[in-house]
Amino acid sequence: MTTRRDFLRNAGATALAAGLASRAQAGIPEAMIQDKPGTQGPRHPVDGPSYHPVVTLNGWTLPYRMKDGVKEFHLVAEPVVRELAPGMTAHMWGYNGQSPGPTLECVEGDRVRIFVTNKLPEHTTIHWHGIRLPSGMDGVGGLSQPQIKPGQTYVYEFTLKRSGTFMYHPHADEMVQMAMGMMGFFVVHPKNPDFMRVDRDFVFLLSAYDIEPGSYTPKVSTMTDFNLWTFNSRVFPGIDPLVARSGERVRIRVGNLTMTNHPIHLHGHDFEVTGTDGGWVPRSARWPEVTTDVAVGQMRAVEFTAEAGDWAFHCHKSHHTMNAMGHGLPTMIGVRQDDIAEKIRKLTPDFMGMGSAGMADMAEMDMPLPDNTLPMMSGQGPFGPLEMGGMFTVLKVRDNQPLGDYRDPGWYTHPEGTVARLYTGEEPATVRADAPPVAASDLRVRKPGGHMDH
Ligand SMILES: [Cu+2]
Repeated sequence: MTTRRDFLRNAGATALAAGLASRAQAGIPEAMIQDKPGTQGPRHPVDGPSYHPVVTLNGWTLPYRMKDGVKEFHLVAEPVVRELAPGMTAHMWGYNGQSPGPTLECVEGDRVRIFVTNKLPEHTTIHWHGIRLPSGMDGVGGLSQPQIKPGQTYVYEFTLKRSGTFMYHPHADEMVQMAMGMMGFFVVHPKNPDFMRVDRDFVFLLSAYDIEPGSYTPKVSTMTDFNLWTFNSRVFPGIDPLVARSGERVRIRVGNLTMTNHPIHLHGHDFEVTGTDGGWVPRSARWPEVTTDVAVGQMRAVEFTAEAGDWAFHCHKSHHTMNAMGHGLPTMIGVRQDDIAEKIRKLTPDFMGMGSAGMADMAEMDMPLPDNTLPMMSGQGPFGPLEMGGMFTVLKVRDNQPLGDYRDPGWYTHPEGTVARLYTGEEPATVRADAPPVAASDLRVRKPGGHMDH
C-alpha cells in the first residue's frame, strides 16, 4: 500500500483545511480530485456523528463539508486516466479523477446534498442504487429527472433513512457509461457505532472492461466477452493486498456492476454474508460459506475472524483471474510441436510452440506484447510465479500487524513445519485397485418409449 498513517493524518488535515476554506464560500463545495490508484487509509469523520470508516481497495473516500446541518458532496463526472496495473493505463470515464469514483460515507439519519457536475461529452445522471429516497431523487434520466447536459450541475438532496451498503452509477446511456467505468460506493454507517462493529471494513466494486491489446479505450458494446476483470478497476498484480491482524473481525463489501456473476472465494477462513444492498442480514439467517456468488447489480458484505497467513482472495471463475487473452486459443496439451515449430519458424521467425504441458510455462515466458498490454497471468510470489491476473488479491493477516495499520507487511513467514514440502524418498510401485464386479441388475436401462408414465 502506498499510504502511511502519518500521510493519512496529513491528508485528513488537508481535507479539514479545504473544508474550512470552502465553508467560507456559499454555493458549491470544491470538487476534490484524486489521480493516484493506491489504497487510501480510512478517512475518519472530522464533523458530524462518529463512525468507523471503511477502506476502499485501490480507492478513496470523498471529503464532505457541513453546511447548515447538511452534508455536502461534489461529484464531477469526467474523462479519467486509470492505471489498471503497472504497465497499463486506460482512458475511461469516472468521477473526481478516478474510475471507480470515490466512496461516499455518511451516517444513518444524515441529510445529504450532492452536487453532480457533468464534464463528459454527453449527458448523464446518477442513480443511488439501494437507497430509499423520494422518487424524483432516484436519478433515472427521462423518468425521474431530465438528463444532466454537458456543463450542467444538478443537485440531489435526501435523508438517509437506513444504514447499509449502496452503490451509485449513471442511469443515462447506461451501457456506454458503465462500460467506460462510471460507478462508485455509497456507505451509510449505523447511527450506533457499536452496531455491526468490525475492526476492518473493506469495500470495492467488481467491474469488467474490454480493451483490445495495444489500445486504451474500453469497447462499449461488449456484452459478455470482456478481457479485463477488475476489483475497483485494477487487475492483479496491481490490486493492493487486504491487510489485517490475527483475531480481528473483518468485513469485505463487494458490489457487482459487471455483466455477469462472480463467485467470490476466500481461502483459509469461513465467512458469513452479513449484508446485502437491501440491508443487514439477521444473525438467524446466516450460514457459513467460503464462496459467495455476487450476481449482477448485487452487493454482498462478508465477515470473518482473521487467521494468520497469506490467503488468496479471488473470483472463482478461472477466466476471471486472467488478463487480456485470446479465448480462441487451441488446447495444445499433449500435442508435440517441436518438429512443426521449426518449420513454421522458417516462415515466421518469432513463432513459439507453446502450451504442450498446460499453459503455466507462458507465465514465465518473456513474450513480446503490444504496448499498454498486460501479460495474461503474472505476479511473483515468495515461491515463484503466481500465474494470476484479473480478480485476484491476497488477504495478509499477521499476529503483529499494528492496529489500524494497512501497510503491506510483505510475505508471510510460515512457522516451521507448516509448508508443503518436496518428497525425496522412494516411490512405491503403482497398485491398481480391482473394480468390484457389476451386478447385471445395475445395467438395466429403460429406453424412452410411449407415454405410459404420463
Ligand atoms: Cu468473476
